[in-house]
Amino acid sequence: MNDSDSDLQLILALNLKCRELKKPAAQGFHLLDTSDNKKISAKEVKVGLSKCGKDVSVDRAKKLISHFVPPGGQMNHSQYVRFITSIPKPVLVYWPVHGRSDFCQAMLVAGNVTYELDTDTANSWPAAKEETPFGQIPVLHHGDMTIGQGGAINRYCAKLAGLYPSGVVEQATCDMYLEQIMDIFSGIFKAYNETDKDTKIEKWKMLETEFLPKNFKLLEKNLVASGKPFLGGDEINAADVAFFALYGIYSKASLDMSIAMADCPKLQEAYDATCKFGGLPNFPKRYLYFSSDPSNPAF
Ligand SMILES: N[C@@H](CCC(=O)N[C@@H](CS)C(=O)NCC(=O)O)C(=O)O
Repeated sequence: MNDSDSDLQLILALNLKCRELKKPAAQGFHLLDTSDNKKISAKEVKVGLSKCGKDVSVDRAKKLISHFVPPGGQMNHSQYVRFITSIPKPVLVYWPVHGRSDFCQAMLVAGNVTYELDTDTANSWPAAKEETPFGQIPVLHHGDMTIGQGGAINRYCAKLAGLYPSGVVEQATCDMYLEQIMDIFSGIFKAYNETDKDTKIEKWKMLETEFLPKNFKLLEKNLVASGKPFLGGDEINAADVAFFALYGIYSKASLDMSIAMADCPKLQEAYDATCKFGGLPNFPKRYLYFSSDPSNPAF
């Protein structure tokens, strides 16, 4: 790891630490409990970084926090807040609608990571098309970094939020669910892209009564086989948050989600708990881009 990416890595480490301490993620400023005045040591930063797959010496960890603490000292709450606020916020380019970017926004919101939604660039689309990595949005800017591709952005935001697991097996399982969930999201275009009104109504019905029930049952099957309460295992992780976003997109499109959930009691329990997780109860409301209701302009 070189010095230039160290700040972002430290954020990731601190957010993982937040997860361990069951505190809101770092950009929510609450890592350290002011009442008991707990402090984070360079050793803890080192442990946090190693959980992110970044091994640094305690000396290096000390250096990372050295701008914020006196030599040999530990980071207290106000120093920590100063550190965190010096990190630029992630800026997401997307329209103010529920759709593909709900996944990464759900990660950030779940982890209480503050971010900006740049709707101006999106609303003036395609003016900025050539400036994006692949001519499409979502695009995420964070500091000097710019990335395209929703899947990459979702994972990056999950890491910022402390929701991406650290072990390679857990990562692979999480990725498996993320991919499957994005496939289920893509199913929405079967109806959305239809131009004939009656066929379109039928296609939305097919999503409601066949496609989603079939796919949710597959998630349920895997959840039951895991013997764990969440797609993320013993704890909610990015996989559960992605399912939250997926469910939201389809339910906001006015599909009756009870049909798909009818045979999925474990998935229902995991979903209900995820709805209460972190900042998700306040997941922002946007305009509708998908609707199965023919009287809605988004149909
Ligand atoms: N695989 C890409 C697909 C991105 C995509 O389809 N973006 C659409 C909006 S959801 C877009 O940018 N449309 C405008 C365009 O292609 O010019 C991803 O996951 O980010």
